[in-house]
Amino acid sequence: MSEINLLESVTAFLQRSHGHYINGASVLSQESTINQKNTMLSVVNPASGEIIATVNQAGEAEVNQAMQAASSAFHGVWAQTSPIERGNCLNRLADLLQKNGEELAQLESLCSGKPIQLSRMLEVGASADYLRYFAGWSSKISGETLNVSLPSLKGEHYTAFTRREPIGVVVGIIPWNFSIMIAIWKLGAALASGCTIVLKPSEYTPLTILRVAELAKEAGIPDGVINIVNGSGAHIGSALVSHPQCAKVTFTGSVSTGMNVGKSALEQGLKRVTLELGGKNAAAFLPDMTVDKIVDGILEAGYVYQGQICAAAERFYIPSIHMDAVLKLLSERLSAMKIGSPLDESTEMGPLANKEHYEKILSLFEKARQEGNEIVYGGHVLEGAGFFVAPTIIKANSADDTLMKEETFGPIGTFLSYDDEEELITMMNATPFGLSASLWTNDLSKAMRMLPRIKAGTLWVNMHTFLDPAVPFGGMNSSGIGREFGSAFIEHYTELKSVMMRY
Ligand code: TXE
Repeated sequence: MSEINLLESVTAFLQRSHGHYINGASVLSQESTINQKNTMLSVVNPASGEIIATVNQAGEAEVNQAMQAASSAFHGVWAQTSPIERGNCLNRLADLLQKNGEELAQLESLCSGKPIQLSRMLEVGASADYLRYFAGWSSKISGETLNVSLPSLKGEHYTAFTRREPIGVVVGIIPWNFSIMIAIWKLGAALASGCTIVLKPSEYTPLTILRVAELAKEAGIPDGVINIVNGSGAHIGSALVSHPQCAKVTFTGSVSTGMNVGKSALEQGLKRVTLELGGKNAAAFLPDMTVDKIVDGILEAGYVYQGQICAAAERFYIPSIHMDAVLKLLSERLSAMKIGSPLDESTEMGPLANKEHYEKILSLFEKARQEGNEIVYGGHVLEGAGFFVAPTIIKANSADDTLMKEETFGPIGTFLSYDDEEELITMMNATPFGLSASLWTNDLSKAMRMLPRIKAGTLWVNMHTFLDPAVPFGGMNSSGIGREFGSAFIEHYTELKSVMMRY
């Protein structure tokens, strides 16, 4: 094992006192908040189980300060910033993400267990790309001119047009799996639309976005436009959602929390909501695929970043003629996978991101055993410190097994064979969720006929888990409300105002 050397800036950043980022400055919680709640968030390196930094939890004072700062900036400096300059701000932040990319990638790998190559590629590289995409939109958001059909009784004329107006202060609630990239998705969409934002990172990964906020200041993004408040979901997350100055909530996380957040936002003033929740995504391989290609596809769809990607596949449908050969080859490929330190550039799989998640995965292994599923490969912890488990293959007995229905969010593929393509579509759709799915076949004509029948917000053919800033992303059914990216985001971050005139 050979780990990369940590940059001095990374070690120095971990040792600092951390709290929040409000109105252009790093702030710690007020004394009273800390004493009252006596809580600090511990940032644990999941590869070692050790605490590597601590972060203050916010109290009411910090929530109010952040919301006030975002509101003042929304009505003041950001409203006076031209659309082109808003885009320039996002582009300069993208430049700084890339310039400081290695520092951010190392911090992210230390805090989340993401293999360093993945942190560099997604948390830094893709985040910069998303910012540049949103930067382009900032000067292209517009309404339309409409024909009016009112009768002209006394020779008067009418005209009408629509305006897209920024919605206000956005509260962004962020999960632990991509603590920079998902925050950038929310931040980029909000700022391009003319909104300001208060972000609440996950309790497990509160650190990296604080560094991004400092870079945002260096990029010339005015104070108050981006604010970060750290704390628990139950206290601080819900206080932000119910705050009177919050106009919209954008949330990525679990289905149950997302439903509560959505309900609370609607109950407290019909606040606008975008929810990107998880699911139980299916990948279906048609009989024309070779065993090699099927296994390549499964690895891409289900095992990247320990399966901790909301769009990753967890249910795999394999033609019964190929099932045994696929599971055999997949077992061989998983056993050759390099599992280890996220700071080793050759690592393909790191630890699970936190202890609670690790325990959840262990309980799901147990559940599979209790229900009589065959654990074809893995299904156990790996020796040593940290939250490592073996990548796992489970052969289900039926579509009703827990592992075919419940999101694991881990490196677990659950497999079911099929013979009939009608039955396949029924099984793929037999879920309350609908975030993503993939079909794998060389028969594109057949794929085109099947696509409209599969219930998922994003469908891939011969690929899985790839997101792109130009392509709308979001869930059907219990997997969410609204779409991120493409031009679809505009609808969710602006209000549509109609103006009619008589002349
Ligand atoms: O998620 P939560 P957790 C899934 C995955 C994982 C499970 C639990 O299966 O095992 O969710 O993870 C904030 N008001 N996903 O507990 O609870 C919370 O502080 C406002 C899928 O981390 O959904 C955090 O910032 N906010 C997912 C964020 O919500 C609240 C990615 C997500 O936390 C809140 C991560 C409240 N009442 C986990 N309660 C995906 N779709 O990508 C919590 N939060």
